[in-house]
Amino acid sequence: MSLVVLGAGVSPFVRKVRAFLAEKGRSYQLEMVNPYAPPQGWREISPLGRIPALRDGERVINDSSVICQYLERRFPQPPLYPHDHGDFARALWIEEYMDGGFVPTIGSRVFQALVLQPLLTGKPADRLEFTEVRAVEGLRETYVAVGERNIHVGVANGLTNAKVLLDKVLAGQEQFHVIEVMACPGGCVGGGGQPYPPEGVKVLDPELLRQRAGALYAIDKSKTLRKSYENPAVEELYQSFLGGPGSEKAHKLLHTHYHARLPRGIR
Ligand SMILES: N[C@@H](CCC(=O)N[C@@H](CS)C(=O)NCC(=O)O)C(=O)O
Repeated sequence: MSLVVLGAGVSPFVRKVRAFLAEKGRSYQLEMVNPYAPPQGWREISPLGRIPALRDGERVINDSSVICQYLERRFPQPPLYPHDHGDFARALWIEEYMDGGFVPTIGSRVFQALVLQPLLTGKPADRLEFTEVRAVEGLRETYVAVGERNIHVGVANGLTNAKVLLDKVLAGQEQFHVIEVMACPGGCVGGGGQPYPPEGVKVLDPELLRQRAGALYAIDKSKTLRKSYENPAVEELYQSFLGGPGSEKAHKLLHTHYHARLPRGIR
């Protein structure tokens, strides 16, 4: 029995299947398929041209949700879908929500357009600068054009504003595709690690934050390399050490988990 996952490690759907197989304790091979430059005959394996596909001996299964359901029946232990009927239906709904609701809205227009496509095709993303969302204080509600779609974005500077924004959403007064919360006003430029401002200037003076942000944008603009996936040093690191984007080692070393740090507060 040999299991082969066909796809690229960067795809969240491929990762879902790989995580599922890992939880099932099943070994498999990963065969790299770039859906934007597919191998010949790919449509015969994947009629919609998408990744992932799973090869189990002679059999080929498509679509991450179908693959996971297949694996659940094929290898019942340990069970990964809930036993309770209602919880099972809810798990399927969450998968459908991501597949049919969230990803088609955000995934194709934001993740695929700005991250996946440039990474897989080597063609630059449409835009690098999203000046509409830039702010160092208060709330900002704006539309960002990505491809043919207008993405409604809400930005909250500081947690008090995050509450105001989320209360509006909960009350049904606003709907956003993306909400960005800057825990510090303006982001790190308004954070606790910044140097004290000159005498007479307030620590969170919006003008000071704008100047700091402006300096960072100017530095970024002056760089020849502005995208990490085009940086030869990053590419080399992936090739010679991490073993490719989305590899197990990259995941272990480059991802973090959030949990309460105890005791709380400054000691
Ligand atoms: N519903 C599918 C979605 C798979 C999907 O959209 N995969 C993307 C990569 S993350 C893809 O292959 N895109 C290429 C295309 O749509 O042509 C699943 O769960 O497997």
